[in-house]
Amino acid sequence: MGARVTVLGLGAMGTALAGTFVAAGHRTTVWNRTPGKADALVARGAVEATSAAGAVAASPLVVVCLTAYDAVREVLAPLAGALAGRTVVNLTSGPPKDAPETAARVERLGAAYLDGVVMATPSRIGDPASLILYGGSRQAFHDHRETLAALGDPVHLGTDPALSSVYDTALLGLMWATLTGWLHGAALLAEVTAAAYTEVAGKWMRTVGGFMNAYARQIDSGTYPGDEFPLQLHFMTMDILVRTSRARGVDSGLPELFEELAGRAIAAGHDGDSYARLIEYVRRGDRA
Ligand code: FVH
Repeated sequence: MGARVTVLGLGAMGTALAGTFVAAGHRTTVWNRTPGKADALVARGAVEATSAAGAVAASPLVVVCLTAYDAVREVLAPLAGALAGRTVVNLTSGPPKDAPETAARVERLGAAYLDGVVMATPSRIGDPASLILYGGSRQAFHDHRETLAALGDPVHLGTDPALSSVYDTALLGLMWATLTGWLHGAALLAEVTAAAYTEVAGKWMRTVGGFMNAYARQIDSGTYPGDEFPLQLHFMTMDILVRTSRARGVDSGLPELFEELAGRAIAAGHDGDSYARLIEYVRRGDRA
């Protein structure tokens, strides 16, 4: 038999979350501030509550997905009695500083709290490859992991509720950096289609993933042996990329940024170290 789960907020994401719980066979209760958004879900088997308090009372697991954290606090604050003994999973996006404050408020109301981020668009909810990250109560995650797994791949990051938001911003930064590098390559390779370039780029990403694993160990140990691929070699190749970009009329801002960062490390005598040495320059955040 399915679990009982409540979804507060039926925007694009809340509707996808609720629909996925229904499809997975969970008894799903929904509520939205503005009425009229639950009809399609009700037709599929969800139960619509007429108040947030009624919706919360229906399930031990309450998933909240609203525009912003202040809306979450506004909706949950009057529900002290109804929330006691339940678990609130907040999948609303917001800055990391909002998560611990919301966790403290919810816990004061007697509920366990998990702060989550959905690393997917609504149409990808329910795909086991869609990453959904959680920070907060380990026990609550353990208790509801199976139900939450209907939405995507659930990953518990640690007990600090702010962790999910920090990961969210870090991973989006990784995505933009990667996509911008990929776009730069597509612009540079004007003589082939983007699809042809991407087929080769996809294979190269496996090598890049290998570098990340090796460099992660170096960063964690604070030692950066350059071995056969020292910074000096990276720097020389970056310069070729800058010059080739200019020669081909392609924006050279991105490779110039690489070159500037590596140049500072080399000027400080780290030319024989690995690329991972640059973490010290990225960490400092004191670029002139
Ligand atoms: N949609 C996406 O692709 C992204 C994927 C990554 C994570 N985000 C975050 O998810 C949160 C909700 O996003 P959404 O796309 O569902 O947003 P909307 O369609 O705009 O729906 C917003 C819902 O919030 C309700 N709401 C807003 N303020 C209040 C309030 N003060 N009290 C009660 N409910 C409130 C709103 O209700 P209504 O306007 O229909 O009455 C909607 O149900 C968001 O943090 C994304 O960053 C989604």
